[in-house]
Amino acid sequence: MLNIIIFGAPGSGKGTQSEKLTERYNLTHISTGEVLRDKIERQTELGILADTYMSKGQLVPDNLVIDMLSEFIANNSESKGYILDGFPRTLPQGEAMDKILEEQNESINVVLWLDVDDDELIARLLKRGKDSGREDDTFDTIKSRLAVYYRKTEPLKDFYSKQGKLAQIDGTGTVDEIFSRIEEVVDNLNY
Ligand code: B4P
Repeated sequence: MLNIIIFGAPGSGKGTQSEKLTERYNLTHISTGEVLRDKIERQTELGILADTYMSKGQLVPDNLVIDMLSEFIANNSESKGYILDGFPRTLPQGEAMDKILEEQNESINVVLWLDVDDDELIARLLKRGKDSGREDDTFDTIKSRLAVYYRKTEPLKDFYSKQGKLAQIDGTGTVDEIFSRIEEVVDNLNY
């Protein structure tokens, strides 16, 4: 199996590059953000709860997303590998992910960190907010999402770097340029 985490700040291109990765390597994509937005739209119990966090730019509590992810993995055990997009976002989520995969004698092969500076991130998200009307793409919410990223998510870089799995990718340029950098890393993995 080829298991990839796509990692980066909000707006770094995780969703965009995940689509290309899924197609190129025939993997199963899970975006926790997308799953949560779908639950909000359908007004499920979890969706209603998640909305109270997401609309403020905060993270949904770990236990809820970890359960959601375990369920997804259990339902997709025939997969050739996973692209985890937007998960893990905290250290407890990272530790839980390792355990979930260990139970299947699997592990993460690589963590692709899309490195983009804050000015570019803010500009991309404001544009998406204008184009798509996504509720959490307003200036104040973007600011709090970035602050949460630096406080809670960035420590995962150290966690994966110690495991020798972190690959820093320049996340600026065209979508195709960035994808070529990703391909170079993934094609050189032994899996
Ligand atoms: P996500 O849906 O993961 O939101 P995101 O980080 O903003 O998305 P992403 O980074 O994929 O956006 P992309 O770059 O593709 O999460 C939303 C919320 O859900 C979180 O704030 C949190 O509340 C909750 N949540 C999700 N997972 C969670 C978890 N594990 N634990 C707790 N809470 C969780 O796209 C950004 C824009 O940039 C797009 O418009 C795109 O077109 C554009 N773009 C992409 N590449 C570009 C390029 N090269 N040049 C120019 N523009 C580009």
